[in-house]
Amino acid sequence: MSEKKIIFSGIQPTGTFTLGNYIGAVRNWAKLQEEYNCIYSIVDMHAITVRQDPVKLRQHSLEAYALIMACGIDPEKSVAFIQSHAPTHAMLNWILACSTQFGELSRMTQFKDKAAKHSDDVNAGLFTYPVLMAADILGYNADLVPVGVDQKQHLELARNVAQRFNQKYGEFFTVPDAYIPEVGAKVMSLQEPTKKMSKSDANPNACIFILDDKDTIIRKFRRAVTDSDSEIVFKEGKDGINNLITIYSAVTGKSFEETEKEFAGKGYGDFKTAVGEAVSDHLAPVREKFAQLMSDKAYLKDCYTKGAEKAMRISGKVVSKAYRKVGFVDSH
Ligand code: ATP
Ligand code: LTN
Repeated sequence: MSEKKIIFSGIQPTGTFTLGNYIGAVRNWAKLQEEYNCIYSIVDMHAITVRQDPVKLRQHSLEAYALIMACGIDPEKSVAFIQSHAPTHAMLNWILACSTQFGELSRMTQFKDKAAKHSDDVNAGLFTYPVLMAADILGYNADLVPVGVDQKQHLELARNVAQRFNQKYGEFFTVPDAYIPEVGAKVMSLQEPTKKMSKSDANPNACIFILDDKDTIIRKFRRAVTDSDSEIVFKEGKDGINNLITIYSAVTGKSFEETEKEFAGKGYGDFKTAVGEAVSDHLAPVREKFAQLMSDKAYLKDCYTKGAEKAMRISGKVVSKAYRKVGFVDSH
C-alpha cells in the first residue's frame, strides 16, 4: 500500500471556470498530483441543485472535464471522473444524511445565499448539498481537500459529520482537513471587489474566464473597479487594487512587496494592463490544451470512463464497509 496521503476535490460544471476557480482551486490540484494520491471530480449532481438546462449541463460537464485536464490534471496520475458516474456518492449521501442535523445545515451561508438568489426553487437538494459534498470526500477517506476559502464552512460540516458517524459506529472515516492556498483563496469580482468572483455572475465584466482571449482579458482588467487614490499598494480599503495585486502575485509568483516595488510611481492604467498581460500569458497554454482535448472526444470519453471505474473501486469498498457498520444485511 502506498503511504501517500489522499486528496479529494470537486468543481461544479456550471460554466467555464473563472480565474477564481483556477487560482483558488484547480491549479493547486495539478501541483498536488506528485506528492499525493489525488481524486478529482466534476460534480454534476451538485450542479442540479440550481436549475440547469440539460443540454448545457451535459456540454459543460464534458468541457469541465477537458478543462481540468487542460489545467494539468493527468488522468494517469490522478483519478479524474464525473460524479454521477459513481453511484457510491449517492449511496453514502443517504448514510451521512442520517448523521447530519437540520440545524447545522440551516447555518450554511452558501445555502442562505443561493436560496435568496433562487427563491423560486429552494429544493431539498440545495439544502442537503453539503451532505453530498461530505459523501464525496469521506467516500475516499480523503486527508486533504484543496478548495477556495468559500468552502471552509462546508469542510467543517464534513468533519463534524465524520466525527459524529465515528462516535456512533466506531472509528471509521478519516476526518479531512481543508487545504486553502495562502494567496488567491478568494479572488474578488472585478466589478464589485468586495464580492467573490463567481462563474454564475450575471455581469461578464466581473469575471475572467480561463478561456477568454487576450484582448478580452486585458479589456476586463482595464475596466476593473479600483479607487480614487493612485498608489499601487496592498492596504485596507483598497479592495480593487488588493485584488489585482493578489492576482498578479498568484500568476507571476512575485510577492506583494515585489509587485508594489515594480509598479511604484506607475499609474493604475499601466498596472491593469500588466495584470491582464500576465494573466493572459499564464493561461495561454490552458487555452491551447483545451482546444486540442475538445477535438478528441473519444480520448476524453476513455479518460472519464476509466476514471469512474477507479473511483468506484475505491469508494465501493468504503460504502460496503459503511453499510456493514450501520447494520445493513450483506447482499451477497
Ligand atoms: P457557482 O458560481 O456556479 O456557484 P463557483 O464559481 O463558486 O460556482 P464552484 O464550482 O462552486 O465555483 O467552486 C469550485 C472551486 O473553486 C471551489 O474550491 C471554490 O472554493 C473555488 N472558488 C470559487 N470561486 C473562487 C474565488 N473567487 N476565489 C478563489 N477560489 C474560488
Ligand atoms: N461545493 C464545492 C464543490 C464540491 C467539492 C466537493 C469540493 C463538491 N464536492 C468535494 C471539494 C470536495 C464548491 O466548490 N462549491
